[in-house]
Amino acid sequence: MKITAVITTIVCCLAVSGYVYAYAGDGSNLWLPGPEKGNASVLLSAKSTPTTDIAVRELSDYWNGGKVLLEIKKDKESKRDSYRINKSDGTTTITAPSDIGLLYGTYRLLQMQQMGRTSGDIAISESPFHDIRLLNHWDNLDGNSERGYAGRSIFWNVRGFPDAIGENDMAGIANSPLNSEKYARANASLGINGTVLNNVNASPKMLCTEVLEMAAKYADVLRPYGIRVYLAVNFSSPVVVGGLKTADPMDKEVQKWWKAKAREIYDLIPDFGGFLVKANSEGQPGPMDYGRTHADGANLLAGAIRPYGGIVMWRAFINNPTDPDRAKQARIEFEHLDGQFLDNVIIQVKNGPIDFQPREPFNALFGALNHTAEMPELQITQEYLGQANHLAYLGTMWEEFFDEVRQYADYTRHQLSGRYNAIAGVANTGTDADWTGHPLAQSNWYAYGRLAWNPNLDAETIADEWTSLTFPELNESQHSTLVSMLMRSREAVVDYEMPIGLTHQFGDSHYAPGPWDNRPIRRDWLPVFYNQADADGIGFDRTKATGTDNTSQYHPDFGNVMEDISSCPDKYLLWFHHVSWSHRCQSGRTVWEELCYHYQNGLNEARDLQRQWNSLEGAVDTDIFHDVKIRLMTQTRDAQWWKDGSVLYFQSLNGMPFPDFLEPPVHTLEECKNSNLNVGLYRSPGHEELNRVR
Ligand code: BDP
Repeated sequence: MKITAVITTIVCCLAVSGYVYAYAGDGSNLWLPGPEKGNASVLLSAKSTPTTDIAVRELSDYWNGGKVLLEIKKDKESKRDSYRINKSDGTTTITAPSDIGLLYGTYRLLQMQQMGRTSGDIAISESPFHDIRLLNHWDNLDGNSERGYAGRSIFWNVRGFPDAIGENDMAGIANSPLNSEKYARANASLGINGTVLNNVNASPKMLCTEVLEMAAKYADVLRPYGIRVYLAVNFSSPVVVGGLKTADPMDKEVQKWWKAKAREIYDLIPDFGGFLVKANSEGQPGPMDYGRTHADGANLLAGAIRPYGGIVMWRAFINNPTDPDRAKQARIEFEHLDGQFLDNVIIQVKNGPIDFQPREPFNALFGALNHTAEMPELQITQEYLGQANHLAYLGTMWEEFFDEVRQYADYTRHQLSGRYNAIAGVANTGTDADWTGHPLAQSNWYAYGRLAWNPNLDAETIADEWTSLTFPELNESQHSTLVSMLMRSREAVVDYEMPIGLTHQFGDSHYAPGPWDNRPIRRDWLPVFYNQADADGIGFDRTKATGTDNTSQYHPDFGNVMEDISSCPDKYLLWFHHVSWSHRCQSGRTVWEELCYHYQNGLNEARDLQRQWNSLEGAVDTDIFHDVKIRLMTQTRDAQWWKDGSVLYFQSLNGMPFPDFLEPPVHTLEECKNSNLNVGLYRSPGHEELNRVR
């Protein structure tokens, strides 16, 4: 796009939305190339398609390395999305079996240019590990985004909803060509090739014709970028939308209804990707309401869209426990159904067994199914890691996950066809100017995309890439400072929130500390249930010997190491074991000392992140600098509450003195219990500049 065109579009958006819009300095450009400086002559040796048109345009606008040849070469071995880049003697060639492969190669080449890696010869060959690489948007038709911390939904704001379905009056991408293009480019630049447009807690109205027509418009915008549209659906849709008496999967009318709905969808969206379903979990309807199984339910939907090539992603997050240990639930629920699912069903499994916590071992359902495809669901939005207020680069967390599943639970090993090799990430996007609320949280969207393409990449390489692309203005030492901030940030959050295997220690908000929380609600939603702390000890016993026997659900090479307290690593100690306060950890410290050590370390790290960022003043854009600075102050404030509240509460149970290295708390336990941390960001002059809207 030429500069003049950009300016015209911005003016247009301004007029439509009335938002204050700054093109530079607000983070809205993400990691994408800019400003335009292309001098390329691009030769396309293939039939031109809307996708090759984009590749040609991107190269013309941004590639300054001379001649580029784009050529399609089909061969049996290469995956459709793969590509090769060769550069020698002043000519660069991108070769791929398909137009989308060419576009992926184009974005990679431009990224290499942005990173200053195109001066010499290039010979790279890339092919994605996962074939289906999805974002899941937990966006509602009314414009809210569940667990979204970056403003409103970028897709929906349906007027009159829920009573009526009026226009989709979006502040997000739909009424802004610039934003929709940016969203599509950002995803395509990472190889993300599918997007679920709505929340897993799905409104049945998602399947009304009017809404499907809106979804079709998104599909049209995203298609040239290789991004397919998927929808999360509500199992009761035949009743609510179709007016039927039941949604029982065995009912003939219900089956007919889904088939007709599938036909309607594919008439509107011929390349529709499929359905995502949360059933019989947290109050959502499902097949078990009718005495049927998950397989019956999944097959009902899968059967309806199978003729068109669609898939069903059936979530394993069944938060309606039948076992006293929720960590065991997914495997209990699905293992016995292995073999009963149609071949276009994929079981979508959260990386950890409880719920997107700052640190969990992998879910024991991974690798446990022999005849059913499985896919990981990661959470990019930081529901439990300080939301958009805290810096928590999740590349390191996901690297840990991929390392574990690669060794002990290869979820791709039994898959019948590459087609079902999939992954999903719960998006952190919203209408905030920088898309992600915390400007540095863009790194998580980026890291997810890169790992979805290649889960063998290490977190540091990705952090390094993202920093180069997003902050090209930094010199080498400033660049290293930012990479180091990213790399230590998630561990800092683990340390001040819930170290050495503690989990789910949140108050109701999923933000503030609440290890004391013992309200009269479901036990397995309560921090006290997860910490099991009393005068004698702490931790959740998941061993075979004395506990819930979660360890036997794992491959013995992992389960046995966790079972044995002498080999269980400290990071998972209180996840798998209940121990006395004086138990010696592998570190040599007692559990009480170890906990105090990590809470203190987390706070120290938060302070250090602030110091590191402050050293970049003047080097990064002033607005971004200020925005991040305030968020890091907030993070340090919150780390203090977390540390003080946790050590004071546990001390109130064990009566033990604080180790010398622990800074005396600045808050009292009562204050911690009453702190309303969700008040938002640290307030200071400049605060009002935050949360600008695109
Ligand atoms: C929990 C979230 C809730 C989601 C649920 C899910 O708090 O908003 O609906 O997960 O994944 O972590 O279904």
